[in-house]
Amino acid sequence: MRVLFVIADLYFSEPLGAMVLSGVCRNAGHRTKLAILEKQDIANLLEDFSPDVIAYSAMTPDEHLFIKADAAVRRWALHNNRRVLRIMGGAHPTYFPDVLRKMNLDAICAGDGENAIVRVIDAFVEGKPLEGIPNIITPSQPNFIKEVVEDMDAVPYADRDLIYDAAPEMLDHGIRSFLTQKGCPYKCTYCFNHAYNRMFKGDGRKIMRRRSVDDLITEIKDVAQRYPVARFVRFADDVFVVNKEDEWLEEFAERYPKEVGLPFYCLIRCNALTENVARLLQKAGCKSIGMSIEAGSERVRNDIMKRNMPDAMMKKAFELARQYRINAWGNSILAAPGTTFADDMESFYFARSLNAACPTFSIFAPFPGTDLTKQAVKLGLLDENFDFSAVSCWDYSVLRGYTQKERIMQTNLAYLGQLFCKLPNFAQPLLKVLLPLPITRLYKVIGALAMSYLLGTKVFPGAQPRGLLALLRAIKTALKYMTTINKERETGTSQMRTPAVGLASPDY
Ligand code: B12
Ligand code: SF4
Repeated sequence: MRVLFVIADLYFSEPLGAMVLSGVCRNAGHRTKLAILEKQDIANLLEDFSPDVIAYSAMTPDEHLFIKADAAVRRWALHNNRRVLRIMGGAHPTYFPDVLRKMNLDAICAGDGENAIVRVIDAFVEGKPLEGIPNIITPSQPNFIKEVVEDMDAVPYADRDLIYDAAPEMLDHGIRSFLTQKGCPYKCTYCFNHAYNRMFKGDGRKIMRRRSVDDLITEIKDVAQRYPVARFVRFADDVFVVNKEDEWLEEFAERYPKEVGLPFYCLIRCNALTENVARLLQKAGCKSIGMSIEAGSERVRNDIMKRNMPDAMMKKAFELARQYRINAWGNSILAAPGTTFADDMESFYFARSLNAACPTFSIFAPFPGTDLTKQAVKLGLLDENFDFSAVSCWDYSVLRGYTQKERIMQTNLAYLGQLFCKLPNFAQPLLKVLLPLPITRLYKVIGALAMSYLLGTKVFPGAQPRGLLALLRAIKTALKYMTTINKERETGTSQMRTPAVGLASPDY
């Protein structure tokens, strides 16, 4: 079978979901190809590749792109009298199963797709029903059998040719992404993990799953050998270290520098960054960590976002990172439900006081199924049937309750914050002068440049594309992502998006 994976965009990053599934499909003897909607015309790919299966891998903000692409797929299938199986997986259908009905798809996959995709293709080939395949939801079977893929070592390696064939310029970027573990036990209200855990926990299913160090290192060595521009490793796990006493980390810190030796980035929570963990990370060659701040006030951070991190713990963790020469990227979420602009300013001051190597700020974007989205609906800040598509962390807040001036100041702070965190005390009064000015577009350019600089020099040092042309192309892409603005929200003519279909609960 010919399977066409479809993703919205690359966002400078390797799409591990599609790549892992492509590896699984190729292992089972199928041919695969990738369509990148923001980059390619899917109509041409359909003609050239003539797929039997369309495998959409979707995040919620990109839903509109998939709807448009699906119209082209259906037109092509009709015109060529072809029976094509259209299935969607990824975070979007997992937390927003209504997309099955909305796009009239054959099926969606909730959660892990490694086993599901091959079973679906087999059933399609044999003309058998898809109902009863674990994690697969069809129009006639909304209640699915739940499965988590526990043995990560048994999963074939991510198929990188899939992406480099479709986007050869990705080879210029020195960053290669890998997954070491799946799952996160925490309950941060804005994140999908509590929803995933509620959906899949029980009946002996294991939520936290980790690869062996051996399997991981073998894959990284293989990738570094086959694609020699590998200069930096980015671990895409939600949390790289969960337990303070971690035998896996000890083995990794012993073997990785000797057998791989590439600098790496990973995500970690402040509570997990003990002195011992910082020492092991440094020993392993960790150059940077993503260690979210999220909010300056303990009320917002711990009561609203359920981070469970006192100020003192955070200060200690950022201090430890500095001590062990690990650059910390600390993001804060502005404009969260139940907060005011004064809270946002407190987040700015707190982030500045932590002196993170790369302090960034984003605007709260509601995603389906999370507790904080539900809370926003409960507080009357969002419609119950809010349309999540095209929501962005880089745009004006979609919540009700803020004045247009506050909305502008929040977004301006998101873009000026990173720069002002780095400026000396005497420059700080200027921030208050600049924040109310309705010139967000200009600030977005400043913010995008500041962020590109910090990411390039502190978070992924040495990984940026080599060669002037490649570098300019990367800067242009960064500017495109971060400078897109919703015109209606900018002018205040439409702060709330129009309703589409019902707010889906993950607890179906
Ligand atoms: C790495 C990452 C990124 C990377 C790379 C994304 C990518 N292309 O893969 C970057 C940094 C670019 C990124 C960007 C964003 N991200 Co992100 N990201 C992640 C993260 C941490 C890991 C993704 C990953 O690689 N997982 C490993 C792979 C193997 O798993 P997977 O992709 O889920 O795929 C599995 C299944 O979903 C399924 N599957 C996937 N596709 C398909 C297709 C078919 C046909 C089938 C059958 C199955 C299937 O099978 C796969 C194997 O089990 C996740 C959190 C998470 N743990 O999932 C958030 C996550 C996916 N991101 C999220 C968001 C919101 C974003 C942003 C939109 C944030 C923003 N700035 O506004 C942006 C996107 C840019 C935009 N549109 O504006 C949300 C999505 C929520 C939602 N409802 O869609 C998540 C879940 C985190 C969260 N906050 O809750 N992200
Ligand atoms: S620690 Fe990170 S990944 Fe885990 S629930 Fe919180 S935000 Fe999500």
